[in-house]
Amino acid sequence: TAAEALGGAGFDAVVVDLQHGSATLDGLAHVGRAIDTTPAVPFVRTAANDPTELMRVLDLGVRGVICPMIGSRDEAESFVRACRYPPEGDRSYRPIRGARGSVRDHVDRANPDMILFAMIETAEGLADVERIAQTPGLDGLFVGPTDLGFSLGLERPGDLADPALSTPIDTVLDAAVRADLFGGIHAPDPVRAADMAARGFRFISCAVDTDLLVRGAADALRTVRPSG
Ligand code: 3PY
Ligand code: MG
Repeated sequence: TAAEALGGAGFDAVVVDLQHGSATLDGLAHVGRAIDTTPAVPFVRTAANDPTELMRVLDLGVRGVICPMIGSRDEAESFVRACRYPPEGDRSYRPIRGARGSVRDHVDRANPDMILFAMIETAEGLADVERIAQTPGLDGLFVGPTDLGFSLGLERPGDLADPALSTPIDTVLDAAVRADLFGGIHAPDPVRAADMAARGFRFISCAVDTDLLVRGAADALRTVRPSG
């Protein structure tokens, strides 16, 4: 229900998060159907860079994947291979949702239609980001500012206003731009999201369903009972 509501709110994509939260692979077919009633593109963030999980997620008709914790060019190549049918990759064939026509029809559409983001959120990924960005078949880099902040030992992980996070963020964005990829990032609130858009990011997650609920509920409570 939340996915359908958010898809109808005008976002370009709705991401089902299988790394954190309560969404499950079992439920993904239903959530995907809900998103498909809206103009939004169905994305998943997988729990890991695991070819078995990626294969099953793709079979359920998602059109974009955000893969967490990509730490090297080898890991990026493995991610892309798992998501593209031969000859670009080694995805196995058995789509369950969204497949129309012959095997060839599906494959010819699925490879170019699938949008793949590698998350850069570790010191290792940051160190190899130029080579990761050049991975054939990759469409974007996506900064996870909190895990990146932890990995770099910062005092304020995830704080996009922290000058210490500025250089790493620019490093990832520059690598994406140089490789003609989408630069993506998670922003904890809409104000920071607008900052990131102004900086040049083109794919920004800016509204998490549970955060929106908590913020809206707290606002309502403050209005009705200002003293707390
Ligand atoms: C992070 O900030 O580490 C993320 O994964 C954002 O979703
Ligand atoms: Mg993360």
